[in-house]
Amino acid sequence: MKIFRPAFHHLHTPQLDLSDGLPGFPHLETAARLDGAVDGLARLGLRDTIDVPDLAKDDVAALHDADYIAFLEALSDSLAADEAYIPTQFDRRLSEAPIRVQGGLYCREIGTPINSGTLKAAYNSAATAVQAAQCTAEGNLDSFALCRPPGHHAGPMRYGGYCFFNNAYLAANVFAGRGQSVCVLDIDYHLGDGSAEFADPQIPYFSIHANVARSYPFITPDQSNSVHLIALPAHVDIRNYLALLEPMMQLIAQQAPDVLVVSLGFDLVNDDFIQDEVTALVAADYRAIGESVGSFASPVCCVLEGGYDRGAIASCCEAFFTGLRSVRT
Ligand code: OKP
Ligand code: ZN
Repeated sequence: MKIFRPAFHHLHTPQLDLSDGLPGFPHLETAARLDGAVDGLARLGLRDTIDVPDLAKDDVAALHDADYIAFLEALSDSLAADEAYIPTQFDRRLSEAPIRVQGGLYCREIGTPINSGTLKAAYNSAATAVQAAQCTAEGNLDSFALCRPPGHHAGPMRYGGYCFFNNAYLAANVFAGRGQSVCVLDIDYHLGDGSAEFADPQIPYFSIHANVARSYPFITPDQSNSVHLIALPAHVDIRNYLALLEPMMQLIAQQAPDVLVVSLGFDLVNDDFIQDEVTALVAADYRAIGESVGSFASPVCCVLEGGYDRGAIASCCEAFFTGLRSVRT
């Protein structure tokens, strides 16, 4: 397995999370998250991490709306070094408004601040996903992109949920562009509402996630034959989780894609503060989840999504890849 890490992720420095109508709490999407993943991989002897310095602007331009990207570029250029931008007004008709008002055209919430280094970090995170996908496509090898910021809540012309560019669909497009068939499986705690917007018959989306009636993103995506969603029950334990994941893996296997892109979140554990409705899963349970994902016959390209406690991320990451590797040798 080859591991890729973005060289510039630390330029994205969200400080305050204003989600949920609360007064604001310290932002959980921190640079230390990646150190957790690196720690977990090191415990498995996986110490060779390839640092990615690229920005993948072309791949992003091929996936996302041009006006959305132009907004992010213009906004970034206008930000002072120590500034955090959060839109204040939300409407579809803001396209002619001043640049700092236009944000409310391209997102629908206030939990994802943008600072002067955010756009570079987001392009770099995208490049990390693209490089992992290229490695899997060329070498028929499993890969893991330590993407930060994450991507699965980013839609064609929308950021939010700590995400800016959809890393999983950027990776999937690498395979599709080479004529390889590909599916996206999302096992982050949250529904990837951005990924659901990108799903089409060529790259279908499969997700198991906390029930959006009670959990972020609180919105059900539009119906589509290319989107396969399973909501978790409250307090789900590993037995119940696997009883939902295994049929989903079989459904994917029926389509026999050449490769599987996995949106891999480490926020399923019940002590992750991000959860709106707590699970009964623990870090060691990721081993069985890794075994189930590893049962897929073709290579997997894993893209990091959530996971917000450095120590838990390390343990979850170690358990997941222990399981995945145990069924792949
Ligand atoms: C991003 B990813 C906590 C508020 C957090 C936003 C969650 C974004 C999750 N009650 N709301 O999918 O891990
Ligand atoms: Zn998540």
